[in-house]
Amino acid sequence: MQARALARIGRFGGIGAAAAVGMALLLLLQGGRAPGDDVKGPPAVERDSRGAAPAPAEATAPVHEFHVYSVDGELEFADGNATYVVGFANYDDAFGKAPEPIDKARLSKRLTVPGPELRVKKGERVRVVLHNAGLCHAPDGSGFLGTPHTIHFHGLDLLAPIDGVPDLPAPGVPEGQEYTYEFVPDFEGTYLYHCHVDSASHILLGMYGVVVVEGDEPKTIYGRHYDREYTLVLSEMDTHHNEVLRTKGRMDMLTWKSDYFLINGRIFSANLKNPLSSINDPKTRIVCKVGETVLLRVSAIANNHTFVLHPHAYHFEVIGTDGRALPAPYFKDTLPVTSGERYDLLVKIGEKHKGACQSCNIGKGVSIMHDHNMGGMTSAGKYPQGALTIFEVQ
Ligand SMILES: [Cu+2]
Repeated sequence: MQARALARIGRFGGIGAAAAVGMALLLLLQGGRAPGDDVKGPPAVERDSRGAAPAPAEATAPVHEFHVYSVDGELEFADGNATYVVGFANYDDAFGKAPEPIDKARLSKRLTVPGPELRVKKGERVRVVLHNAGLCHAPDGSGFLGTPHTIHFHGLDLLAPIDGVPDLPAPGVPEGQEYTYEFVPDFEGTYLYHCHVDSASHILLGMYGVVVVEGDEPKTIYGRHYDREYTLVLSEMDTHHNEVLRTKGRMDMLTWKSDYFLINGRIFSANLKNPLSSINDPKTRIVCKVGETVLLRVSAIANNHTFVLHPHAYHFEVIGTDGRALPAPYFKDTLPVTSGERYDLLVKIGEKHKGACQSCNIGKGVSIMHDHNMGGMTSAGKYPQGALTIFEVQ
């Protein structure tokens, strides 16, 4: 069963109508549509991705709406360097619609890598409106100006008109335009969203974020209880690529080589008080108490690096992956996470072990968790400046 994609969805604000699956297939056979063409399809029909009309109650159910803006900005690292990025921002923490004229500078300042987390509930009607706010930091004449964007909801198994693949059938969203994606997620779990225009470049520039689909009961996932949760996105960047995109708009991707390895968009710094360090980010420093169970929602975005997540004091219980519960959870202390994968991990924070073993459940104190694929422990060629964070057990 797929997440139900409500067909009145894919539409450009004010300029087009919804397209249906038959239209998409027809366009495929015809070789797609010309960029910039309006999306015109049959009149909007409420259907789900299995071809069935949704129950009337669903069509009138309240909608959880998010306004998400694509924009560019600057990402500053704890080593003092910074890079050009393109990504997603919300106008305010409630994902409200920005007033006109859009304050691009505000959006650029609010840009985060990864983008703002989209947190929804299983079975609710979700509407995500992507606004292409344009660019603030590309120079006049840049080949990147006017670039369209989309959102692909990775793992939600949606219909083509809201799958975010450009020209299948909807073209990418041009600057100043918007496009509405609407769906009902059927499975709780951890998912990703990212742009799918010129995917290699746009994603690696920072155009990604997490979708969390919550289950029926608070503080549970797949029927398992947890006390606290952290979302950890592992990613890599080539800051040279980012700069080339800013000015030229494209680059020979065979020359792409990561120089930064990130956890939630940050690197670790040996200066433990550095405010930009991963361990001084409340979303990344894992603070918990003895006796608690911590849920880690881990995902990765990468070009060719496999992250291998290793906590020093614990074994994860892997209870789900890619938005599905595992029928037989298993334990890992060294977990490979490749690009696009998501893992839902439970960590039981135990008392200090009283026996001979000193390698597990250390009780109160600090322990590190890092990428065990060693390149990922560096940034700008220096160690230890990569994807590393800590557990702080209180
Ligand atoms: Cu894009």
